[in-house]
Amino acid sequence: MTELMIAADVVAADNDKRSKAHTSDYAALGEKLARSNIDIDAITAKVAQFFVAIPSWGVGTGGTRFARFPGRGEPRHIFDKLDDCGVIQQLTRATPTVSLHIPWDKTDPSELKAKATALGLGFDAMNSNTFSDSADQAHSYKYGSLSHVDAATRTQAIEHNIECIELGSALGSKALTVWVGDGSNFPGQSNFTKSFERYLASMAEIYKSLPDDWRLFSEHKMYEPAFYSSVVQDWGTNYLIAQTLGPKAQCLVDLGHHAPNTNIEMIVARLIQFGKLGGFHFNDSKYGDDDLDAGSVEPYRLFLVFNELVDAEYRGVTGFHPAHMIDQSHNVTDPIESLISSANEIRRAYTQALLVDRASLEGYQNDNDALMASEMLKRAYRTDVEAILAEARLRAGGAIDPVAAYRASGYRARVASLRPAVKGGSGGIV
Ligand code: LRH
Ligand code: MN
Ligand code: MN
Repeated sequence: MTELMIAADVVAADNDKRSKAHTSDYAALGEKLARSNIDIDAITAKVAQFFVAIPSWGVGTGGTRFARFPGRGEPRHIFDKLDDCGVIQQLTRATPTVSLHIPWDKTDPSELKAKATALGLGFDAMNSNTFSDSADQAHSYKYGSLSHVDAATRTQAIEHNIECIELGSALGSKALTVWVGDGSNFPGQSNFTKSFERYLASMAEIYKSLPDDWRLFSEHKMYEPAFYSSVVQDWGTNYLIAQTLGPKAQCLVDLGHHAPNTNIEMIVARLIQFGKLGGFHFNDSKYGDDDLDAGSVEPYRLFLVFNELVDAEYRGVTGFHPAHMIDQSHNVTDPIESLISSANEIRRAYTQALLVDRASLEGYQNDNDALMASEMLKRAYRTDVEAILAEARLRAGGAIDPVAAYRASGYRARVASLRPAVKGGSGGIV
């Protein structure tokens, strides 16, 4: 029996209040879609099978490099974080896995596994951290990690990644995501070629320790913390890494890690075409790596990314199973509410992409009818699919309106009485 973080009758009472309106909305949308020969139940069934992992670090209040303003009932440790992830999954039924960050979440794997299993949760990709120093480490990452000029520092970073694989294996995870902050702040500070050679050699060592059924995701990021050059700065470099390492290596696309206005959906298409799309860190941004809630600024772009994913599904691309993870930092909202809302926005983009009339789209493309081709995407995007999202949640035992049910539950006040208040302070994401 799965341990429920929110009493079942609280969710049921909130659902009861909304059930009549929801049933009628779902029927109306079903009729509308039927006119386009779309079976709403088939779409709902697909949506119910779409999942996205919660980042353990996302359930705590983030911060900027200027300050952190903690909220009430901040999780004290990974077990509290798992409880919060349990709430999100209970209400959305879209987030059955958690993506851990090591060493932030490091603890006895059997205890971790037992806790997660009790909550009905599993583990998605493991994330290593060689972008900050932990108290007990011998060599600092101030000047880099996997690409560091010093061999002992590189070895320490490699061993940390191997430790993440071992921990993840004990937890049932099947992938390791590696993001490094390595780079330089001054022209001339580092040799572009030599640092990339050292990075590749370090990654090859990590790759050797990868179990057969694991994947290794490298995550590119244009800048920050290095502001002049980053070793893994864009998808081109990322593709070279995955190509050099071998078939188990793929690229991870964090939506916030590109220059403004970059055509991310096209990057996604390219990586799919060459079998190198490993997965995503979903979030939204206006200027850079803002880590805003998915779909909060540019929902159409999120839809266009999903349009590429559904197109790949439609074309029957073999071995196509990108990992879906959220990577956000919450500064002004209750993190649980933001993550609930983001999981829904991600599913919304998927649902809308499923509604694209792909045969007509292809026809318009072949006729060079740009206006109607674009209209095919817009028509799907304009469809209000909330009733499908709610129905998928409801059928899986979740909430029609998960944020409302969460607020009605009083969960935050309850944990605030158990978890001591945390003082604010300087920036950080832990
Ligand atoms: C880097 C990043 C990466 C880290 C996470 C905390 O900006 O996106 O994925 O692991 O943030
Ligand atoms: Mn990321
Ligand atoms: Mn980031």
